[in-house]
Amino acid sequence: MKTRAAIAWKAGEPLSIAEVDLEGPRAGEVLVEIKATGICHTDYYTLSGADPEGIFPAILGHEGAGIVLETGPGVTSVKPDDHVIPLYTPECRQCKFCLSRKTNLCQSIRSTQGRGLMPDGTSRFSLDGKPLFHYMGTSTFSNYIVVPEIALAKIREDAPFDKACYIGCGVTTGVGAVVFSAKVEAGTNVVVFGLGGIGLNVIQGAKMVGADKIIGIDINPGRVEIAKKFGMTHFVNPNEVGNIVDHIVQLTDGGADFSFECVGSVQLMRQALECTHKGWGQSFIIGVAAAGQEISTRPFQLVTGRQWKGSAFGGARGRTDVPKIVDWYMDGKINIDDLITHTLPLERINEGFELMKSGQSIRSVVLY
Ligand code: DAO
Ligand code: ZN
Repeated sequence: MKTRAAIAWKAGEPLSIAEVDLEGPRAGEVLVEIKATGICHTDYYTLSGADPEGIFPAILGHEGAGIVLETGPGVTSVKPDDHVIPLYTPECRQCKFCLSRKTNLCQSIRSTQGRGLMPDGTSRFSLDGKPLFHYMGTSTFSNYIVVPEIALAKIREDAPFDKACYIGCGVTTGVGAVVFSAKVEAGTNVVVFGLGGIGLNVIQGAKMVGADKIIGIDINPGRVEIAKKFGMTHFVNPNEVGNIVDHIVQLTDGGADFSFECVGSVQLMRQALECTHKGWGQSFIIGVAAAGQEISTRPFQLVTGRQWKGSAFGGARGRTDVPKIVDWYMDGKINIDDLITHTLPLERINEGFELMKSGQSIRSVVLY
């Protein structure tokens, strides 16, 4: 079949829209009609050329929602007309990682996914007979995609696609980091570095679980109003205080119980660790730093009980946990509507990237 898609031909160039050939689902695979997709910094990171694992030409996009059209042989967990969110972190429930119960990082298709291919080592996308690579196992910048069954979360049918798509990455990354990775307890103090699309989701996750002080850190005062709406109790602009670590330690009577770095800056990662409480503070790295960057701190920070951790896709096991997050949205426990600041047709997807780069949008969503 044909599908309309935005193609990344080369690093550093805008996406171009074309009719692409899409082969149908093979064994264990599913054809999905994507109804909406968010545009995320990770797509830009790859498109910019900064991602050392970026492969071109490819169809980017990893934050989508849509409907199952057709299933390949052997597929049992979804059927045509089911509503689904594609998962860049799949959940096979059989690999060593899934069975460990210690991580959400299912590895069953990791190697082919990282090479832009389906698990059998081939691509379903082509143009003029030449293959185009998949991206993060999802490629939601295509109106139709083929994905492995284990990379689909089945969600309730009353959830609107234009909001549910954000659960495919940003919402789950932020809210999940609080709930699944850090398991933040009610009454604790939480510090969030960076009040962008991920940080605001960390804030609303912390509010949902009943955190006490929720301190937002950002150099952009323009984010204060929305962060307060999402549950931030205190705002600190690092440019307005002397030493940010000392300031937070003072504000939290000895340090934060939990901190989250949502920017991808190794300097902020250090501050995020060092502002946590001696003896038990935990700091989670969520932001993706540029390739080759390294973190540092004095080892005594860890000797004295602070813990440095990380979280990918919010620690969520996609097929199990994503439907729960959709419920939280539908039950009004989390707010997605106010984070989706722009909607665009596929033809204007490059404008969505510009809005993100200039900081004008929190999330832009492409509607097919
Ligand atoms: O190695 O098992 C693996 C896959 C790890 C996937 C990590 C994805 C991180 C994407 C971060 C996006 C944050 C906005
Ligand atoms: Zn697995």
